[in-house]
Amino acid sequence: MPITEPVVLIETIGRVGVLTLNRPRQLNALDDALMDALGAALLDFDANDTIGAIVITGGDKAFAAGADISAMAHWSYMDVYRSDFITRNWETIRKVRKPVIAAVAGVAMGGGCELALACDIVIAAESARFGLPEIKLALLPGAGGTQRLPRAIGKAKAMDMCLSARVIDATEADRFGLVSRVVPDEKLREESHALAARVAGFSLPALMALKEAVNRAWEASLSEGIGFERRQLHARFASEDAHEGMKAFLEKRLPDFTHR
Ligand code: CO8
Repeated sequence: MPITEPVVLIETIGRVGVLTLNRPRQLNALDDALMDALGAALLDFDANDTIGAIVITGGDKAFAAGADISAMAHWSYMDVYRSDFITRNWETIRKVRKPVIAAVAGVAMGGGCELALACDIVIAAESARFGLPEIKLALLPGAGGTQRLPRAIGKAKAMDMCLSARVIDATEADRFGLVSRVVPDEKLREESHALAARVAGFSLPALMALKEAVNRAWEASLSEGIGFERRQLHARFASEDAHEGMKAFLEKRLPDFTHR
């Protein structure tokens, strides 16, 4: 009996959870099995007290080449409506309260680009290519792309990419603000893990509050967002870690966070 490879590889390195998309023959095309497995693994890491940050990565050739076209090709409107396509399992990532870093090498197209956009930080290898080519299939970037891309890089560049299916390289993605940094391919694993480990070393409840506050900037007016941020800051004074962090600074030593 052939042994089936898991579609998502799960690894724990210290306080970092690493999820590797693993359908290399299909360039990590995102089918239901993969999105179910990814969602379940994300929720497991989110619930695991020993994990402080999560990395999602793919292979050398592809982060992910988008939603699985061979699966979608036969679906009717009623199929996708009744099954709540995308909302059902792609949006699990929105429930994750810990920081999530996308480490992208090779193609991040369509849903692959949208998955990266749903992460909190995107690190690109020099080989990374980003595009939302759904229009070529007479579809549209329906996994958050039409909303997150303009928020990330502005309407002009988002319209250009979505309407023309233009693919951009890592340098352009960096310039647009779609990614936070570009590293040589051979350094992607090391750099993304080091970044995740650094983040995971901070106080977890502070990270969660911070992530929630930054995400609020996408959804709220400035005054609502500032009000939310201020309440989050005030709430930090109820945490053991904030007192430990400030005390450690004054005592010129490293803080010993208990994540409380
Ligand atoms: N789905 C299924 N299979 C795929 C996909 C995909 N998205 N991408 C690649 N594959 C498969 C190919 O069919 C091929 O399989 P096989 O070897 O059996 O023929 C294998 O992966 C390798 O692909 P290529 O031979 O094409 O590799 P290349 O290096 O020549 O090209 C590309 C790489 C440019 C990435 C090319 O594969 C490509 O254009 N892929 C499709 C990209 C795309 O259009 N993505 C968007 C898909 S739609 C989407 O993501 C929508 C998300 C939002 C959902 C809401 C919609 C309703």
